[in-house]
Amino acid sequence: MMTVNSTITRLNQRTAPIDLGHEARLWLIPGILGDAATALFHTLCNQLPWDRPRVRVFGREHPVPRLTCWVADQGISYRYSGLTHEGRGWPPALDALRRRVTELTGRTPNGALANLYRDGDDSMGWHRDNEPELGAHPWVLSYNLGAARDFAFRPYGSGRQSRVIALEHDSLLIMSPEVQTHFEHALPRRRRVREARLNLTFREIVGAGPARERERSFRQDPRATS
Ligand SMILES: O=C(O)CCC(=O)C(=O)O
Repeated sequence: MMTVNSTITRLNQRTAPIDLGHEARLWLIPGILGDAATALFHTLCNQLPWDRPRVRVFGREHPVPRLTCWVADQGISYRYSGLTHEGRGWPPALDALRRRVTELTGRTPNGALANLYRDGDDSMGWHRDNEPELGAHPWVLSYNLGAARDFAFRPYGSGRQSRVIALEHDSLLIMSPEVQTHFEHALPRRRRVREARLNLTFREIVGAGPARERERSFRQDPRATS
């Protein structure tokens, strides 16, 4: 099993990290699949069983501003938008990408949350990926296809955006565990963007249970707003 330090060493050998402060680091690796990326984009857009969950925000229910799909090992579940989503295995179309992500990072994620932003009107609100089932050291490996979009960070609790990174087609953004402790991230609306973008955040689910269910049932899903 890769430790936090061995993952950092491996990534530093490939590319210099972007330091957000508080030991929160990002690594951005462009062009990880090459020519195969465009075909993968179209296959996933057409073949993943996309859903558009409805969430309750300030007492009113509305659909999230994007399409979503949970892909994971059989039985690996993840709770978002008020529902538990069960893993049913991986589509063969993702085999090469999963191998490549593991080759680059040494990590072996067992699930991925896919989000499809149909154009620049679709977005994701400020949040952290720090759910209990991601464990104490959540690595998030975020792969991007389609239109380039800005990805924003701000210190947790500050309310002021501190960094924006453009995420381009076929790039992999790796967030160290401290990113989820000290920073929130968001995909802001960008009206000028007319093309679709697909993102897969690979995650390692290490456990779920009553504590997580309790926490989520009292919390509004922050991803719901844009
Ligand atoms: O689409 C993105 O790049 C953001 C995805 C994200 O923040 C998430 O899945 O938690």
